[in-house]
Amino acid sequence: MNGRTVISIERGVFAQAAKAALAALAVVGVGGCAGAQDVFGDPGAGYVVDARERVASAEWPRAETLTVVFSEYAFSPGTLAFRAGTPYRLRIKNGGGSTHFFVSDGFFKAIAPGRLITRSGETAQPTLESIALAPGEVKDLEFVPVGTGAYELECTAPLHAAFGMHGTILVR
Ligand SMILES: [Cu+2]
Repeated sequence: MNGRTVISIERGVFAQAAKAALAALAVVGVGGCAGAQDVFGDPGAGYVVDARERVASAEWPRAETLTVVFSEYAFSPGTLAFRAGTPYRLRIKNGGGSTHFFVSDGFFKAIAPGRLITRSGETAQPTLESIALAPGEVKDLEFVPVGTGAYELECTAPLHAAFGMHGTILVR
């Protein structure tokens, strides 16, 4: 709660000047380029252990498709809701002008990931830490939600979360 209050104050006081500065950085190529790769972690650390079996037994022809779009500086929609046990295909689209990141440690550890499909190919059963998208890029994440709860979503590019690029992922 306190964190959100602080963010709101920052947004009101500093947002315009800081956004302008960040936009200038992006134009000269400083802000958006570093670490614009998907990051995959250690499959042992708190992730769903039987993900492979859950993905294999899911009814993929019945998968539901949702889309989340990035902009400066928001996720739209800001709340994503999923039902545990249902297979999903989440289309993640960067409609903004700089590189953005889809990061939710809680959510990544609450799902059985199927495939992460990008323009350069696909990764089966990725152990997700961060999904990076360049401007205009689209990635599809197939997964089955396992653990119910409310998970924070944020963009980890410098200051983006403070400017409003955060959201909530619900698994019910
Ligand atoms: Cu961002």
